Amino acid sequence: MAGNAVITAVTASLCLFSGASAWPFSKRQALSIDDIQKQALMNANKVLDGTLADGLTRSTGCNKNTVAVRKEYGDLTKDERLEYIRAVKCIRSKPSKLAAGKYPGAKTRYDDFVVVHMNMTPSVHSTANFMHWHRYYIWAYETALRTECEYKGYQPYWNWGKYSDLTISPIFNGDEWSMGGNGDYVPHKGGMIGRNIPAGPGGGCVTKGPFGNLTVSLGPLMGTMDPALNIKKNPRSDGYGDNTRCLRRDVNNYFVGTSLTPANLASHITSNTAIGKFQDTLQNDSPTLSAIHSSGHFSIWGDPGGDVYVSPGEPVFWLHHGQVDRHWWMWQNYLEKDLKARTSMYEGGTNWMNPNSAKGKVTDKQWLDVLAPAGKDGLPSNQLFSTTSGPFCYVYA
Ligand SMILES: *[C@@H]1O[C@H](CO)[C@@H](O)[C@H](O)[C@H]1NC(C)=O
Ligand SMILES: [Cu+2]
Repeated sequence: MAGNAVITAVTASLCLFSGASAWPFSKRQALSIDDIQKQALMNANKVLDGTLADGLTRSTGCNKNTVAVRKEYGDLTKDERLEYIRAVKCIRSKPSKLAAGKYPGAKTRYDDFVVVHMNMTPSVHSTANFMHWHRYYIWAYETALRTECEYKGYQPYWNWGKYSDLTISPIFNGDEWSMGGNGDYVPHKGGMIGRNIPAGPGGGCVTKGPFGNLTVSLGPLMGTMDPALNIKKNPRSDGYGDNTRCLRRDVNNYFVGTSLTPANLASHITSNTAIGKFQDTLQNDSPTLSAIHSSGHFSIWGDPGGDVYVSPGEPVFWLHHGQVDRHWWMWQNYLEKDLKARTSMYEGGTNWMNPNSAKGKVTDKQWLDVLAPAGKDGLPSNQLFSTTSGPFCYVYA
């Protein structure tokens, strides 16, 4: 009976809206995260070939033939993964460009990226520029890999909804093509971030794979691991001292089973229509689920991965934040009718500790200091809106 009633209703709608596409069906069926990605890419390509306007000017020479395509880590060939790993190791071996002696823990060019993030943390999180600044920052890292380490590819991302067991994913399985294994298991407590999160199967030093036995020196500043692990304190209260210690991880599946499911990711994109709501819900926990952005960080956890200031010291930070950027890109692009408005939406304050801080303006300049490619520092937010405008020319596949 109920089935018949539905069919009757659909038939009636089809009659009323005859010729107006499959509207009643799309209304009933929620879009999957894969559908959203497909629609976003289709619309981004229309913007590139000029058949859809976003109100912005394309970056110089950026078109369908030249656009960079950022891929999921597991979708890279093994050779492409090796090339990425090589480039990351290379940037970790180049000298720092920061003022000598000012940041004793900054020993390499890679550490420059960590220091700039530490410096800017309060002005680029829970703020209007959160997504713009991090887009800019990841692009600078990708550019440094390409120009300072001859990397031929682009920044890969980690699709949060793709792996139900992260410890055996191509990213963390510890084989020679991975970003290193989990931390070795050491008994420890989880739950240091407000919600009661169970401890994962790691907690110790990463000893396997390409980043096995890697050392980090900056921080910690706001560590979140079990204090019983006795992670060495930084000799300086600002975290910039040299505190050489092992990279730790606690790669765990708590979040991919809760807040990072494909259904939850899709619903986050489809249910938030204003940028303020979209970025707040991305960053703030709900009563029942951890926020998506922190869920990615705490799926890796560890030291310095679980430290909001120092987290770029974790080599997978860039894959996670690539995905944060992709999540926003999908939201900006997947609806043709909203693409133009969403590309330029901007809302929020300028300091994370102060909800009444000055409102961010689209003309506010964003800074990368020594990380910026020549002539590309201090760009205003409105040049960072689209991934094919301002300094950028990339899409996600
Ligand atoms: C890390 O160090 C341990 C102990 O010395 C060693 O057994 C292991 O093979 C090392 N791992 C890598 C990837 O070099
Ligand atoms: Cu950040």
